[in-house]
Amino acid sequence: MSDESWEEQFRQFLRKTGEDFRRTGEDIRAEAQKLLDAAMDPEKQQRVRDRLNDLTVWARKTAHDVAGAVEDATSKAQTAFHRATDKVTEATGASSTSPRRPPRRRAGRRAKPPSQGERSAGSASGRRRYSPPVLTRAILRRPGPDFAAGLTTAGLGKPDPSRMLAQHAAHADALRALGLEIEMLDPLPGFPDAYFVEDVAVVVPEVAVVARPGAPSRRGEADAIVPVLARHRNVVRLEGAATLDGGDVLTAGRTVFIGLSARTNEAGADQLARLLEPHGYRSQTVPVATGLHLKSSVSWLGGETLLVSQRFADRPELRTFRHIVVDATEEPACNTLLVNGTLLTPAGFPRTRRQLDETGLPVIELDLTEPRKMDGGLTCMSLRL
Ligand code: CIR
Repeated sequence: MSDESWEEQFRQFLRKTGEDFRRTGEDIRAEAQKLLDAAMDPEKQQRVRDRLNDLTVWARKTAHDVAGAVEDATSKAQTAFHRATDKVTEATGASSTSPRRPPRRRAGRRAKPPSQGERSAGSASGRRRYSPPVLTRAILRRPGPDFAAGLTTAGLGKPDPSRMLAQHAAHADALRALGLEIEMLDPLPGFPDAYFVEDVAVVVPEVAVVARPGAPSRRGEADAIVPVLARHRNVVRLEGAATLDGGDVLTAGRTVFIGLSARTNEAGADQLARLLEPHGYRSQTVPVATGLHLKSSVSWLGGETLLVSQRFADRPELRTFRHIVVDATEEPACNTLLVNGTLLTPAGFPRTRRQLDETGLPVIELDLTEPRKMDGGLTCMSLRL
């Protein structure tokens, strides 16, 4: 790579990115003007409301796509730059005088590279890689006075009420600090597990799919989340004999892994896949023989990297991603959450902490001893939008 071609590549990248942003800005201005005109006409006001909703969805998707394109282009320009400077260094035999390379922030840089025959989900396979959507809101539900009556198989004893509330609040504070607006719902009488809100829906930027929880005692929680989600997304629901818990659904860019577990059946996975497919998501089922949910054992760290328990490390369904394998003594740490470029992870798992630090992403540890006593993890206490 000569200096000249690297410069040309970088110039093209800047030009293209600038054009994308300009076009987006112009589209929004034109649309806003049309809406302002129509808003004055009482007969057109309902149409304006609908169009504003569409516009919100469109804006989210555009921001998401442009961010992905910029990330890809930056990464290519960086590679070209490094090749060019390495050539100069080799040719002169001198140590590089270029500024130090910034540490690459991509998750999984030090993760196990795909083994022979494996292709990563990103550029290596020629498929477009998507960066995680920017999250702006989290829906949480405060644990009610009856939370200790929820379902559990953990055998870790009764949770302490004041510690549970403190850990729930600290988890909300951490999300707030990462830029998310917190929508805190009141406890749902008669549903002691209702603060595990993740299980009742699968939310992507384009749509919210309300689930049909596998545990009959939790089904009513799904009805209660519908009006909440309807304020932010177009809502669709699973029907009939389908069962699915949100804890079994791991969205990794445009790939959606769906765990088939004691809570999620084939019909649930099938319906979800069909509802997400028109929005550009490709689903893949994964049998879950151990642990409550898929996300008890597998998390997405961004890019092409999954954090997995040893039992999931060799699963063929997950092979298109790189793996960071969690030590067998630290399994609860498998449930780690990527929020706007920061990893939230349960406290008390030092080996996993070191592995997460190696990704280059900032890491925040949260005390989650009490939800764990109710089979709950970090992801299950919020719905992120
Ligand atoms: C249940 O058994 O349904 C609750 N006690 C725990 C749910 C945890 N949810 C999750 O990990 N997504």
